[in-house]
Amino acid sequence: MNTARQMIETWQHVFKLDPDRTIGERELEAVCQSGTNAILVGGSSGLTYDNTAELLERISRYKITCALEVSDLAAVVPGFDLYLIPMVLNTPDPAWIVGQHRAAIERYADFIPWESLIAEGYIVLNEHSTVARVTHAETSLTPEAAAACGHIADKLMSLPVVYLEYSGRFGDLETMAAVREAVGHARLFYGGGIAGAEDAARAAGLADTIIVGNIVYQDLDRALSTVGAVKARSV
Ligand code: 1GP
Repeated sequence: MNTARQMIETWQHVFKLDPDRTIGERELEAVCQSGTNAILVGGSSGLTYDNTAELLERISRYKITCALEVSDLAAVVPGFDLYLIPMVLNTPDPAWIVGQHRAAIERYADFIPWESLIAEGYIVLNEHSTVARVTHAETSLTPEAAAACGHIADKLMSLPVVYLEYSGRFGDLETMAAVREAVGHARLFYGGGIAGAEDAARAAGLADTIIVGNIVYQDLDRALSTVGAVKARSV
C-alpha cells in the first residue's frame, strides 16, 4: 500500500472547498482547525491556476492535509499533499472516464507525481448538479445499476476510492445502501447535501468518508457540527 492510499484510509470527514467561491479568513481557520481529516480543493467550474494556488497558499498556513481534486488541467498546481483523479463511471462520454486523463499523461508524463495520485470512481447521481451536466452523467440509475458501478470500480478496476456524488442534495438511502453493499475493497466516499450533524451521521453510517461542501459557504456553524457528528460515531 502506498503512502497516498494510507492517508485516505484514515479519512472519515473531509471539507471540500471551491477556489471559485469566497471564504473569509476566520471561516477558513475554523474549517482547517475543525478536526476534519483533510481539505479537498475542487469544483466543477471556474477553477483557474491562480484561484487554486491562492487557496492552497491560504490553507497551507494550517496543519491540515490538503488534496486537489483535478477537474481542469489548467488548474493543476504543485504543492498539494495528494491529487485525486476522478473517473466518472456512469457517463457514456469516454472523455470523462479516461480521455482527459490520456491527454494529460501524454503531455505531462515526466512531471506526474504518481505516488501522490489517487483515482476515484465517481458515480454522479444528482441530475441538477454542475458535475452531472458537464460530464453528461446518466443520473437516473436504479440502486442496482449504481451498485453495479460500485462493483466495477471496486472489483474490476480495483480503484482505491468509489465516490458516490449527489453534489447539492442528499442522496437516496436505498441507493447509498446498495453501493455500500457493493464496495468492499475501495474506500467509499459520499458527498452531497450534508447540511448538519444529522445528515453527517446518516451519511457516515453508509460510507467510509463523508465530504461536506456547500454548507461551509451557507452556514458555518452547521458545517462545523458535521465533524463532531462523524467523530462521535467512532468513539
Ligand atoms: C461536492 O460531494 C461534494 O462535490 C459535496 O457536496 O456541496 O452538496 O456538500 P455538497
